[in-house]
Amino acid sequence: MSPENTRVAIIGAGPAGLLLSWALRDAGIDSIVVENRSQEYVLARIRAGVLEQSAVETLTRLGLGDRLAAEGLEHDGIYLQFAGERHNIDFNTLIGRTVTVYGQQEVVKDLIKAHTDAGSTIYYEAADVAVHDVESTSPRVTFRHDGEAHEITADFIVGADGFHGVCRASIPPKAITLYDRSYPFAWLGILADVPPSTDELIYALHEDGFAMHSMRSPQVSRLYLQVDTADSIDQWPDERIWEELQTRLGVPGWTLHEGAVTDKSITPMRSFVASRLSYGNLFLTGDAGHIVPPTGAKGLNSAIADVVLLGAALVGHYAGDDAPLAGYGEAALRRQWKVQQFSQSMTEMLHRNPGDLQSAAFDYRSQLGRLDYLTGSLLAQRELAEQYTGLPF
Ligand code: RFL
Ligand code: PHB
Repeated sequence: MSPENTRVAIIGAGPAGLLLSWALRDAGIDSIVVENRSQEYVLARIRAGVLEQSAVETLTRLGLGDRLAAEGLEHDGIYLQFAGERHNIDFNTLIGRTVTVYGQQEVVKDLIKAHTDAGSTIYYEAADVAVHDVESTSPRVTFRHDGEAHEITADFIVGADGFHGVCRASIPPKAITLYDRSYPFAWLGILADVPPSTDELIYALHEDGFAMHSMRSPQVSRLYLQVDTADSIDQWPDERIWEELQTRLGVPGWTLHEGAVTDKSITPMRSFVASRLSYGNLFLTGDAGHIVPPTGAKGLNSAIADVVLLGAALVGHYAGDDAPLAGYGEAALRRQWKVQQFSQSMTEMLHRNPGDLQSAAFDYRSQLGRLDYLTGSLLAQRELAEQYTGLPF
């Protein structure tokens, strides 16, 4: 058994855990990160792609902005496409704010490099990770690493271990309520070796379902299709995916360029919020506390927003002010419910409802009405711009 001590024990080396550990180090507060997967696995996970302006500012302030500034693609807006027409929503003109396309994978790569250079303690491939005594002032984390039993005693434990982690599950069921809703469709996402066919992201509602054109770099495109929740990836050979993307994204006079598909997967869509993000000396951040359907591009950004709040609260605690830490859960959830509402409404506006034929036909026309209103109203566009580019942290 190797006993260790630290101020903050962080479970999970996703963007939330790695960023919190980095922000604490910046403030002179030591932490240890415990991750159950390998570093290679964490680095290979392809997920989010869009950073809100405040997320970019946060990463830059913490010294993580060099490659982001050089390789991130700043976008002034997005395209909304419906009824065969494409409309540009220019956030920069509307409200003077932008977003940046920079893969979550790249954010994680930058964080891991910074931690490695700084000599941070991160245990990868930790097995049987468990948290104990979270109601006490010396909570513990136990796990096995390289065949050896480990125990870390800390002032605080932070659950940054995603939706399926162990931290939220360690809160007694009677002390927490889980609010949750699923959607009757899923996203099939591909990564393709082909320059993007668009300068900004295209979100399209088509009679056959939602489609989106995003990107990762000037050479790599990321595209998504609404598919059935029961679909499996082998029902979607590359030719079928491209054919469907051509149909749903096509507009006259525009060409969608195809390329080699290097990754493809199907993701279910879910909205989920835990009623509390703290319990004793355990705090939850990111996907451990809440999940959004990806249509609003808010998952990674919400994780970063939590970390900014919790990092500042922990710094406050060690400077003698406990009020921000006591208020962390409530403040983070207040912001999160606004983000939930936005993500749900973007999702419902842009996906075909596969329900009974009569309501599906009604819903589709009602969605077209909403999109027609939105693209014709500067007020509605400003509201979208404010939420898409991100609420204040
Ligand atoms: P993560 O990234 O899931 O990291 C959690 C980490 O905890 C580890 N872990 C454990 N470690 C130790 N012990 C245990 N028992 C553990 N259990 C789990 C895991 O291995 C992992 O390393 O959560 P975090 O850090 O909160 O970050 C959240 C984001 O990853 C997530 O919200 C986004 O990826 C969501 N998302 C998007 N967010 C955006 O902001 N913009 C987007 O454009 C966007 N697009 C997306 C997305 C998510 C997608 N998928 C696949 C879910 C597109 C997709 C397709
Ligand atoms: C992505 O590039 O992966 C992406 C972009 C915008 C979204 C979701 C995912 O809303």
